[in-house]
Amino acid sequence: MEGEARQLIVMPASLEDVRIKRLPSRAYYIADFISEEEEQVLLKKIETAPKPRWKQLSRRRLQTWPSDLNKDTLLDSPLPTWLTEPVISRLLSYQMSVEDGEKSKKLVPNHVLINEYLPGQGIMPHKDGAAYYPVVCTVSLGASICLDIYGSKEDGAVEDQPRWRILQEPRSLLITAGELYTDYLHGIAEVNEYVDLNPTTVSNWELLRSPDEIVNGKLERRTRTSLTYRHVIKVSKLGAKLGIFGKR
Ligand SMILES: O=C(O)CCC(=O)C(=O)O
Repeated sequence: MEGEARQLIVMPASLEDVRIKRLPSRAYYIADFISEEEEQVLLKKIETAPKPRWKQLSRRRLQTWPSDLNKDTLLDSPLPTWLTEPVISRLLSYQMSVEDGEKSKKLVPNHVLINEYLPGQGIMPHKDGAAYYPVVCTVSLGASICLDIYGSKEDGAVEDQPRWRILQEPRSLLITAGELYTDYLHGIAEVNEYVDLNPTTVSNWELLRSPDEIVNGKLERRTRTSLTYRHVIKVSKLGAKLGIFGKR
């Protein structure tokens, strides 16, 4: 664009450079995954999506693309271009490092959940389950938020306190995979402000873009939107055959 300086996105050469080493295997954090301009385009697309796309839940609202799963199965249908470019192309440049050693086929994300959290809203600790290949790629928009990671007690109940906290800044990418995906739970606390954020309590502190946004360990919550990219394992070709789900 003439007269406007475009932000240059410099990606780390290897995911290993951005691995969150304090966490169980595996999590990666890239602070500047998309530019401010790309962030604004995505926010606008999300905001102007047809109203019925939004599902209002008690503590957040949600869009599901291309569609909800039925019995853990996705009806084959393309994601709209605004969800694939630039995010999926950039993700694919790291694909080989993300997938498990014995699998060699490229896993292209085929499902995106968009969650919007107002200050004070969140999501209970949970696992994402077996419908997905165990990798989640989360792009954060609008504001920072903390993802808390919980272990399970011997009886299977969720531990009372999170073991780790990951701070996700706007325009960042967080990849969680492997044991961290399968053996631990994640959640977002329903708070208006975070306290006690520091290099000891924030697992990805060294990888943050702007730790100076945190003053005296405090960070006020603002509206944060996430795009979580996943690969649904079971895909039904019915949708593609009928040709009715491919509209963008
Ligand atoms: O918004 C996030 O970062 C987390 C979303 C999440 O846990 C989920 O959709 O299962």
